Amino acid sequence: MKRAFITGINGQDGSYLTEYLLGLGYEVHGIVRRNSVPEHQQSRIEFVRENLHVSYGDLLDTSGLYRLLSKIQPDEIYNLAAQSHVRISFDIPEFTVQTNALGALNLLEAYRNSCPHAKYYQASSSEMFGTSVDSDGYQRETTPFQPTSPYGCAKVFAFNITRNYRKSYNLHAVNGILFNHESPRRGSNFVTNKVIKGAVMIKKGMSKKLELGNMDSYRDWGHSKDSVRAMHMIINHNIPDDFVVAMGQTHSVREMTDYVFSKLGLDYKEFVIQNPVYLRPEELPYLRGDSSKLRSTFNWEPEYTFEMIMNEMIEFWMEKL
Ligand code: NAP
Ligand code: G4F
Repeated sequence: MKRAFITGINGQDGSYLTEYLLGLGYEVHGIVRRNSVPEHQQSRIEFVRENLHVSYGDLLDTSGLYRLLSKIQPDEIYNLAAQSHVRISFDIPEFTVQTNALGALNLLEAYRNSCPHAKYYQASSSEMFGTSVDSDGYQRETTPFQPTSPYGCAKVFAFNITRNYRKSYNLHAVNGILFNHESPRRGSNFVTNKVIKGAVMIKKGMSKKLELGNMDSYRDWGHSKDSVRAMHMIINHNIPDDFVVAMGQTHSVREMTDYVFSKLGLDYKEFVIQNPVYLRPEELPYLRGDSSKLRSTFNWEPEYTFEMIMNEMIEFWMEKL
């Protein structure tokens, strides 16, 4: 039985990856942080218990990471933990950098010193590209990084230190550069889930308005389930390498909002207002990923379309509310 260790196990991706790996017969270990409301701690993973082992841990607690990895001796380590909200990274830049940059280094050090034969996956992000776009309108593995947020800057460090450890210490350490991916488990302060939850509340007469920030940025939205399948392929490639994971299609926040409201028989222009609170000091205006390297190496194809993702999330909120 293969053993995996996941940081951020109770996050959107961590919970889907847990289910995916358990389905493949893995024993899965993960860390959760102490939370004053314990019900929040395992809300996304409480239904998968067999062969699942959850411990308290934090990327900022290096000795704890070392102790756990020494004991568990995993075959695969997935570093999914992060302060993952880009706008909030402007409010708490130090914590974001400590967790997303130094936290990754802490885990790499614990890995190198306790179980160097394991494989290591770093959750890198399209936010690293920032304003950088190739002349054909795509971002890919060779596109230079020009990050536009403390979150993006921290993720660039984590990406580079993962490559550096791979080369310096001959470790099987890899990066997946993932574009935005969503699901009903997405935090409800990310734009897709915020728009969908808000539109459903309006539809059900529970709310009258929805406040958003910039509606003219473009994102390449995929599904978290397609993303975690890709993570498993990337970490298990015979050569440690870095791969972009993306749909290759882009939609503006306005188009996405229009799709969601129209699906519910509503006109978004009657309900959506802009609140500057949700604008970012620097915006990332456009993302569209070229994942041909991933597709040609592993035959990876997304199972979800943009419309399927939105529809699944609409159904989720229609039932939940
Ligand atoms: P998420 O739902 O926000 O989950 C983040 C996880 O990290 C949570 O379990 C959180 O625990 C944990 N965490 C935060 N700070 C920590 C710390 N100091 N020590 C240990 N755990 C900590 O994010 P996601 O959408 O699943 O994303 C997973 C990873 O992929 C993240 O690294 C994210 O930056 C990256 N990524 C995401 C996307 C995307 O579109 N979703 C795209 C590219 C890259 P709490 O519940 O206690 O806060
Ligand atoms: O949903 P978002 O907050 O996602 P963002 O900033 O693209 O970051 C996500 O994707 C990254 C990969 O590219 C991940 F690395 C990161 O962890 C995270 O998962 O915002 C998407 C767009 C932005 O342009 C934002 O300005 O939506 C715009 N937006 C407009 N109104 C809003 C809002 N975003 C949020 N969160 N809330 C709004 O009210």
